[in-house]
Amino acid sequence: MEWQEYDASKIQVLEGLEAVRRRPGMYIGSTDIRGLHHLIYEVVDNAVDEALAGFCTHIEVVILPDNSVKVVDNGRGIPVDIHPQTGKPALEVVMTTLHAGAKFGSGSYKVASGLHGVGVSAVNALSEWMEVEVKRGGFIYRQRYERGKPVTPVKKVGRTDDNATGTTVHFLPDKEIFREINYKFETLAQRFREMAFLTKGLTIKFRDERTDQEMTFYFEGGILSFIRYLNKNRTPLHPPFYVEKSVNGTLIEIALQYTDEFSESVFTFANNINTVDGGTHLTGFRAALTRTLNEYARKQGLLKESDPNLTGEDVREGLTAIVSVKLPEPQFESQTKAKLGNPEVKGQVEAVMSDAFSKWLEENPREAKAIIDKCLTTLRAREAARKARDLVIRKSVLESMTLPGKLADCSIRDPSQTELFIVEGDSAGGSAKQARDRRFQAVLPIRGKILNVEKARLDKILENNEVKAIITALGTGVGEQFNIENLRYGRIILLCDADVDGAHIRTLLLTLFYRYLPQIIERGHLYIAQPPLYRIQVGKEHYYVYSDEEKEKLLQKFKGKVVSIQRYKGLGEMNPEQLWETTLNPEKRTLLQVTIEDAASADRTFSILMGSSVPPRRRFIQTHARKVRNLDV
Ligand code: 0RA
Repeated sequence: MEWQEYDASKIQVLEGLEAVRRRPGMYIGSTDIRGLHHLIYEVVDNAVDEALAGFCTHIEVVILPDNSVKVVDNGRGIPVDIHPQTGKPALEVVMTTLHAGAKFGSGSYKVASGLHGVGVSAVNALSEWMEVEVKRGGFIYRQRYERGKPVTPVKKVGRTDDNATGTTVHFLPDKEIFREINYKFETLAQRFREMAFLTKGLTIKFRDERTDQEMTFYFEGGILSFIRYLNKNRTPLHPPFYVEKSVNGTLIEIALQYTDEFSESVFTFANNINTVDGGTHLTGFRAALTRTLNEYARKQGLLKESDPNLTGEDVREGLTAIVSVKLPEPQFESQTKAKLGNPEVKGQVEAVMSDAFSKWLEENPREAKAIIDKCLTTLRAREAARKARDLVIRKSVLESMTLPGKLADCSIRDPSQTELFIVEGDSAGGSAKQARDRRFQAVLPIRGKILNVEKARLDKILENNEVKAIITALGTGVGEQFNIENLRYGRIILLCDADVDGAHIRTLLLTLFYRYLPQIIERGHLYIAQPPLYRIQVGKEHYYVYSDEEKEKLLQKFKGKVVSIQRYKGLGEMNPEQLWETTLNPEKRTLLQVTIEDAASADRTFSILMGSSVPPRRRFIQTHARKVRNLDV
C-alpha cells in the first residue's frame, strides 16, 4: 500500500505513549532482561517485515559500548510524508502513536512482533532517547525523541548517493524503566539466527561492541538450512525433504529429516513467530505425514495387510521438522498467543505436504525405505512398552480373579503344610487328583499343548490362560504387585511327563518362574517331581526306577529271573495308586529342589528353544534330546 492511500480510518487506536511508560509490563511483558530484549526484537521484527514484503535484504544490529542499540535495515524506509489527519510527518506519527502503522502494508505478511506486537513507538516510549534516520526518495531524514517525545522536527539532513532506502533506529533503553541493562549476546544471536533461517536470503549481521563479538546469519536454504543446523550433531537417515508452495495467499514451507534419535524436534512458525503451542499448521502437517507414510508403506508392501497402521507417535520419533507458514491475517490463540488458529491453514498445509511428500517418497525409494524402517522399529518398541504397561494392569486383573476352576484345592490353609502340583495334561491331572492326599495336596492340571506354543515370546506367554491360572492359584500376583507373603502353598511341584515334550514344558515353566516369580525359587518353594521311568516286576515284587542306568543295575541283579518291564511314556499311564506311591507320597517320593542356577539355565535353554532362528533350535533339540529327557535342562 502506498503512503498516499494511508488515512485516519486505518489508524485504529491512538493511545498516548504515557500509558506505555506507566505500565510497561502490559506492552513488553516485563522490565527484566526479557523485556529489554523485547525492545530489540520489536525493532528488528519491523525490519524483517520489510524483508518478508520483499524490500529488505540486510539488517544490522549493533550493541554499542554505552548500551544503546542500533538497528539498520535497507527496507523502504518509514514514510516521511505529511499525514493528512494530523498534519505531521508520518515518521513522527509512527514513532509517537501507539499501534499506528499496524495496518501499514496490509496485504503482505507481517511479523506480529513476537508476543505483543506493539510497534516501534512502544520502544520509543521506553527509551531514554531514540534517533531514527530514514533514507527515502533520494533524501536522508532524521528525528530525535526522548522518553517517546519528539525533541527535534523531522529534518532533511542529506541526500542518498544512489536510490538507497532504509531505516536506522538507534535507541537507549531507559534506566528509569529497566533496572539493569545487560543484554545477553547468545539469546539475541539465537533469535536472529532463527529469523534468518525463516527468511530465506536475508542477512542479519549482529555485532556486540561491548565485547567485540560479531556474527552474521545468512541462509540460502532457509528452513532447509535450519534442519541441517538442528541435525548437525545427529545422524540423519537421508537428505532432507523440502517443499515451498503458496496456496490462496498462504505461503507454506516445510522441511524435514529423520535421524536415529528417539526424540522429536518439530518447530512451527507463523509469520516467523515460533508457535510453541502449535495450531492448525501443525495439525495439518501431522495428519499429512502419518497418512502419506502409511499409504506409501502399504503400497510398497513394507506394511503387510495384517500389520496395524503406523500411528502419529510412530512417525514422529527421530523426526526433525520445520513448518513455517506466512499469511496476511494470522489469528493467534491461547494465553501465550503462541498457537495458530486460522482454520483454513490446516487443509492448506495438509494438501501441500501430502502432494509433495508422497511424490518425494516415490522418487526416493531408498530414503523412503529408511524412514519406514525407522517408523516400524518405533512401532515395535511402542508395542513392547505397551505390553509392559498392560502387565501392570493385568496383574491387578489377576488379583481380582477367583481361583481357577481346574484347581483341585486342598483343605488345609496353612501354606507351611501345603503343596501345589502343577501337572501337565488333563489325564495326568485327573490321576493326580485321585491319587493325592486332599488334605494338604492341591492339583492344578495345565494343558501343555496350549503352553507349548513355539516362538511364543514370554510376554505372550503371560497372556496365556494356563499361565494366568498358575499365577492365580499361587496367589502372589505378578510384576510390581508380586507379594511372596500371599503364596498359598509351601511347595510348588512341577509334574511333567518324562519325555521330550514334558521337558520342553518344564523348561517353559521354569523360565516363567525365573523371569516373573523368582522369589518363589529363591526362597526354595519350587520343586520338580520325579515320576519313575519304568516299573519292574519280579515275581510278586515290583520296583520303580527313575533312570536307564538304574534299570540296568536292577536287571543285572535279577539275571536269569523272569522280569516284566513297563515303561511309563506318560503320567497318564500310571494308575492313581502307582502315582501316589512313586511321586506324590512324601514318604517315598524324590523331589528335586529348583535353584536359581537351574532356572537360569532353563531360561537360556528357553531362549534357544523359542528363538526365532530355526537352525540353532533344531540343533539343540537333536543334540540334547537325551539330556533333556533326564531333566538336565
Ligand atoms: C510504516 C510503513 C511502512 C514501513 C514501515 C513503517 C517501516 C518501519 C520500520 C521500522 C524499522 N524498519 C522499518 N522499516 C519500515 C511501509 C512503507 C511503504 O509503504 O513504503
